[in-house]
Amino acid sequence: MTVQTTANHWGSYKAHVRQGRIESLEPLVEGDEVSEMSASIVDTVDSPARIRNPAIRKSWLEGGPGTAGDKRGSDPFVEVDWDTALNLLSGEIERVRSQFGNEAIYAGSYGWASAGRFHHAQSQVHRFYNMAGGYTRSVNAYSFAAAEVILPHILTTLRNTMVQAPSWYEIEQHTDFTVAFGGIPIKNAQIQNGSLGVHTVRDWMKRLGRSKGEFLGISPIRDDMPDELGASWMPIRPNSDTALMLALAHWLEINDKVDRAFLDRYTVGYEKFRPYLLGETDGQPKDATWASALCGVPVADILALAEKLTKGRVLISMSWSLQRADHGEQPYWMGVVLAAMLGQMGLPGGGLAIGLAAEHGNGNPDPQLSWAAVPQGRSKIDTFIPVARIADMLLNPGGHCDYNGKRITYPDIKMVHWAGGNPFHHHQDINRLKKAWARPDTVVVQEIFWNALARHADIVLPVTTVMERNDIAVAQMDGWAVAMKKLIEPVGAARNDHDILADVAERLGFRESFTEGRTETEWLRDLWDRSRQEAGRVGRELPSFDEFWEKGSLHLEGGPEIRRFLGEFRDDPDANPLHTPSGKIEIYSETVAGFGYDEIAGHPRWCEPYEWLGSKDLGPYPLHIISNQPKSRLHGQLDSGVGSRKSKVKGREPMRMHPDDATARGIKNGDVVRVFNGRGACLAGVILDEGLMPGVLQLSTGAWYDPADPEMANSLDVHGNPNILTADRGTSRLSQGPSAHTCMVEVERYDAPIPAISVFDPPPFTTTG
Ligand SMILES: Nc1nc2c(c(=O)[nH]1)N[C@H]1C(S)=C(S)[C@@H](COP(=O)(O)OP(=O)(O)OC[C@H]3O[C@@H](n4cnc5c(=O)[nH]c(N)nc54)[C@H](O)[C@@H]3O)O[C@H]1N2
Ligand SMILES: Nc1nc2c(c(=O)[nH]1)N[C@H]1C(S)=C(S)[C@@H](COP(=O)(O)OP(=O)(O)OC[C@H]3O[C@@H](n4cnc5c(=O)[nH]c(N)nc54)[C@H](O)[C@@H]3O)O[C@H]1N2
Ligand SMILES: [Mo]
Repeated sequence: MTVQTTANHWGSYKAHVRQGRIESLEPLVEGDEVSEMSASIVDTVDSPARIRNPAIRKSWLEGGPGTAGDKRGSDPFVEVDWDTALNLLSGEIERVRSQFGNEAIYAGSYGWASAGRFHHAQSQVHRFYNMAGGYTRSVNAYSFAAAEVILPHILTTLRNTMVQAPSWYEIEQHTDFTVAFGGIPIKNAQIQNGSLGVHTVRDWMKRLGRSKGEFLGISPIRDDMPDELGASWMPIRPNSDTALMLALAHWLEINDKVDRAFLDRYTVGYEKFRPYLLGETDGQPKDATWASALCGVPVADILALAEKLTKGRVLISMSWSLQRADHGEQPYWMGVVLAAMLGQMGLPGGGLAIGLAAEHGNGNPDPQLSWAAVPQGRSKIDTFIPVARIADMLLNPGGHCDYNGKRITYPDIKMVHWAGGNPFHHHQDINRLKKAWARPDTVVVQEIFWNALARHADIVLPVTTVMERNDIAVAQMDGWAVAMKKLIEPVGAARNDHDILADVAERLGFRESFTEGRTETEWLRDLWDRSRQEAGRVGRELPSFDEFWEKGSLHLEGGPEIRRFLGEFRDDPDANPLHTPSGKIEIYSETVAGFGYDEIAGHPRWCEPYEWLGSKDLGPYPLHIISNQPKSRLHGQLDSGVGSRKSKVKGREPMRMHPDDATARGIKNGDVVRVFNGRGACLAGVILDEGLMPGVLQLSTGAWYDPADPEMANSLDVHGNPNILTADRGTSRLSQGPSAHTCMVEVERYDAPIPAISVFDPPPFTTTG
């Protein structure tokens, strides 16, 4: 047996390998919490859902590009050898770029892929297509698109809010009261994009629970606050945080508790916002009575909270989830304004925190080294879409969308190439996506598993997991670097993304420039050496690559424990202005106002979501469904593993429901139900829970989409993927972010025989002719 280091988005481990099989993972550092996901990591490696051979969709193989796109997802596949698959792929790239130009290739390829600096799927695909003449790309992330666009206009970049986020230590030492809109969901802190060294958040929650500070979770779901914090809970209607924040601001204003000196020195535009707040512009003061009717929080509780905000060191915390909703820019803007009115931004443990516990790293001391990445090169064309507008683009070639002051024209996409992400997981309104997905001539997918994405492709190329290749993991936010050693041989005919693309590059005549003539080890050395030089420039010393590789891991001490988000700006706003147009916090933004979007004004304001619990007429879909991040896996990753499958109810994704909503519908704990609205329907398994606000359901993302009848449009998903229900609508024309957390449905008991789950087995295979 050998024991070797490995790492992934879920943690860092020592892997026990015997006779070419991984037996188990133990934590890299003794005593570290190994999440329930690690069993799934081992279990899924050679599970039946693994793609073992290259495969071509039958109609595409027989008819060529452009044939019967609507059979994507229902056609059988023909397994072929690598040469056949790569010849078809390179021929198709050649055909598309010569006939239609490179902008007809969509390789935005959004998604989380796997940990590792070298074998990072998107970096490889983007590098490849940049060398092949360019591609249509995507901007922003599903995670926080609205925040990425609004924050630089009014405050700073989203990235700064992460790396300068108040540390747990800072909160422990300084904060008296943390008000957490959307909670501090510890279920999300088990993972870190790119890996993490040691899980520290649970211990921090225990320490914080014993600290002087008090915590309040404002969220539709009680357990968005970890038990350890001993927090109080203020249930709120989904998507109504802006109204509550406005009422808090209103109370501060009319009781003369606003820090005017702070506003004068550090902000612009309060005088344009104040008349709106007081109702001078629209006749409606944004007071507690007004807000209570919208957000469902009792008036007395709003007033008491407002008063409490004026005492001691206060931290306004906002989860990323708040902005993944219709008008998701508004709660972020209003949260910034509220924190500015309290005047504590830049003080230790005070002001604003964004994304606490959204991933493991936020709140950890970060050495802030800049680690080298695979150079992606530059695109020769500049066609892009806001990431969540993919179905719009495919459905409307030549059509337009507005985005952050620009007008974007959708290219006519002939070919889609995806590696390291799963739009059938991440995109909203899968039934609409399916229609859009039928349009391109060719869909190419590099995947590990026969998930819905692979099933909806024409050319399917099997790739390795991190355990079948060598790489370097860098936990950017906690100072760990781990040697990801190849533990086993590739499963089936799987290959590394880089090697696949290198072979295609060879067919297109640019292998040498793509690989730079380097082997895997030479790439790793190069990445390490460049990182080492970079570290040297900021006075940090990294060992040689050989030393690191031999030892298996490295831990660097973190940066300052007290970070004071916006502290330098507070100390000297003239010397350290923000990168906003005024250099100050923009309560009113001339830039945003200048875009002339009627759904977004020059200052934050309440905007009613397109569907929500506060509608005057709830209509046929009276329940709000929150499709938050799953506890038992990472998005769709590991859904086929033991950990995720154990969490299912009669094989369906668990859906939490308030007992009152269930009783009213004759539903009991453990029942399978049909969840539906005008966009689609899925099955789910009910878990009753009083820790939900009545009227709210919770069905996490990530159950692999499994249509009862893949040939039928709008088929029932028998498994429980909430994106069959969500709407494909941008947050606003400003950022066009996904609005997944805005979604209304109805639920009924499902009394028919329960269909089997088939998505964890391979799709049907056939031969040609
Ligand atoms: N309803 C709803 N939808 C949501 C959200 C929500 O809150 N609600 N959240 C959104 C958010 S925040 C995000 S970030 C997205 C996440 O969406 P994605 O990141 O697209 O989801 P994953 O399931 O992580 O997809 C990664 C895919 O890459 C594959 N993969 C892993 N490693 C490799 C590799 O090395 N090479 C290749 N070729 N493939 C690999 C995996 O098998 C997996 O299928 O979902 C979004 N969708
Ligand atoms: N285990 C695990 N961890 C993950 C992920 C995963 O897939 N699995 N995904 C990672 C990714 S890609 C991301 S982007 C982050 C996402 O981090 P977040 O966006 O913060 O995560 P969510 O789980 O979608 O939402 C957190 C909570 O916000 C609450 N909420 C939703 N809408 C509203 C609202 O309108 N108002 C209020 N007040 N609360 C609301 C919900 O109750 C929900 O449980 O998580 C990361 N962490
Ligand atoms: Mo995300």
